Amino acid sequence: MPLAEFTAELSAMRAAAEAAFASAADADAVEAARIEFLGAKAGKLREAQKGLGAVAKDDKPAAGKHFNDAKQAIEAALAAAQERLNAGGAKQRTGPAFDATVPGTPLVLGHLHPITQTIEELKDIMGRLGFVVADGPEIEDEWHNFEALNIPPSHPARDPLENFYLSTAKAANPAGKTSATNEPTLLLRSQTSTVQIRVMEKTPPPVRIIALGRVYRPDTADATHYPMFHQIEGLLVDRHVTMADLKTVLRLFASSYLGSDVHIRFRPSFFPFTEPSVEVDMSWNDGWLEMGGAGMVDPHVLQAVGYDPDEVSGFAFGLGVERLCMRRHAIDDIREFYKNDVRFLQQF
Ligand code: FA5
Repeated sequence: MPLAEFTAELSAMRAAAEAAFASAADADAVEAARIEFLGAKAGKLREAQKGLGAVAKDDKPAAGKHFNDAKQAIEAALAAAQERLNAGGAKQRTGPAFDATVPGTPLVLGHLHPITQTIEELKDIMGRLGFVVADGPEIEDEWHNFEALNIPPSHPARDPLENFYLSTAKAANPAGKTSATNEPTLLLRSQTSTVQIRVMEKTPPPVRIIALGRVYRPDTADATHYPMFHQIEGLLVDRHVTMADLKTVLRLFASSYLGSDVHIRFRPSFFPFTEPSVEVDMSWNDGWLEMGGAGMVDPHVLQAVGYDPDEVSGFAFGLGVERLCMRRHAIDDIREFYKNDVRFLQQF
């Protein structure tokens, strides 16, 4: 076969194939064109390949090149047709029907525990009053939990029945400070007042900090007590700090978190590390619930951390975070926080 005839027939077939793929309106038409032109047994390209054998020997290289060009062009036309139909959207799909209007399966997102949310909000409120966050360990030594807070070894607050002592752990007392009991025992801290000491030991006055975290006491769980709970501790030491400052800060704090309709009252009380001391109650249903303890930092405590009580004075307070959260959300039992009942937790 002359080369010119071979290439003319090949070009005509290539043009026909390209037109067929370009005009194919659906997957069936593409498949029909594929079989017609690229079919392995009787496709037109296969037939043209047979004609290659009839071309004169000298013309074979040129004829082979034409053939390969045509083959590649037809395959490209097939690929383009398939792509065009795939991009054409749902109406061209041949798979199972897809109903975009069927509601999906909702994704249930987790969120922070209500007590964690409360802690973040309390930090925010106190931050606006100029208090910065300080931290301390939950496993404490007796110096920070008791002695530096003016709680001597004979004090009933140190009774093993009132605390979670860690019997096997031994702690070195801070340099130069020996425990009067000579038993450098560790315990789970029973109050965040420990952080007051840790901060004052390291920082010269003035200080204005809050500390929030877990504390542990072997209390029997009831509606307002739990063996593990959270406290927010506040400490402000500066020149000329008075009880009036303490009351102002606590009133501002309470109304910011609990709303302006909350009433708080101060009752005279006793803490070994504050003098005078008060207990702070918040209005609760028709009565009152204790929110925390507070007072003016005892001069002995200021001395124990190297401050001069003639130069500076300070106030401190420690409030129950769970009880604040309970009052805010009208939760009448502290145990709800720790049952891990998702129906309860999801409400916050
Ligand atoms: C103290 O812990 C003192 N450290 C507070 C303090 C700090 C006084 C600074 C003076 C200066 P108290 O033991 O009263 O005080 O506890 C404070 C608050 O923690 C209580 O008013 C209550 O709101 C909360 N609380 C105490 N025990 C529990 C408990 N078992 N479960 C839940 N909340 C509790």
